[in-house]
Amino acid sequence: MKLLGVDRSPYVRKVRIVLEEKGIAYEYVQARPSVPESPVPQFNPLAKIPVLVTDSGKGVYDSKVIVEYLEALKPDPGLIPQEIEARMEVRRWEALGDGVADATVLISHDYDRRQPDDWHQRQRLKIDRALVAMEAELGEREYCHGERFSLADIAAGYALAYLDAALPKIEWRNAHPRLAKLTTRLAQRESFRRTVPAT
Ligand SMILES: N[C@@H](CCC(=O)N[C@@H](CS)C(=O)NCC(=O)O)C(=O)O
Repeated sequence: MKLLGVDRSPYVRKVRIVLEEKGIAYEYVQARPSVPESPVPQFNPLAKIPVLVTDSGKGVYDSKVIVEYLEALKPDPGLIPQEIEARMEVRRWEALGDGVADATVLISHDYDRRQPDDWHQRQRLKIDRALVAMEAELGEREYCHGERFSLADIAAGYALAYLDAALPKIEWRNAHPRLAKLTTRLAQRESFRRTVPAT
């Protein structure tokens, strides 16, 4: 299978971390979504990355669907619990991580300057509130959910690393010391180290 994307996309990194954790072999095809010759729209009509292209040539998107697909394809090691409440909580961490990444993309790309003045502030508040929720949810545990590594940790780790890279002026570590320790631990994992953006 192939993964279309670029290193600096946070959602691409999220999927690459999952592929690394599961030990799934894939061809990583550097592909920007919006250049004229891009292969991305051929596999994803929304022209967004990441796109996973299966061996039968099917395009799988977006990152949530890809992660679920990979979990079903290679259940071991499991990243999403089966039990309904645990599953919801881990997927909720994923939603929080993705939400932080979404707001960070919107602020850092300075999308749509016609938005009202408080628009940036609203994105910033999403990040701030998500960090408060993550810090509380993490508590004193080593992992974001339960007693083992899961998609919840991937979600927190990829999103906070992207926040640091894209908006370095946002200093969040002092107010969120448990998240700060978590991100330091996660950055040392092989799957995170192998997917650090080159640029
Ligand atoms: N919710 C999507 C977000 C994907 C996304 O927005 N990717 C960006 C790159 S970081 C993209 O392809 N942007 C190009 C565009 O929107 O035209 C996911 O989780 O995969």
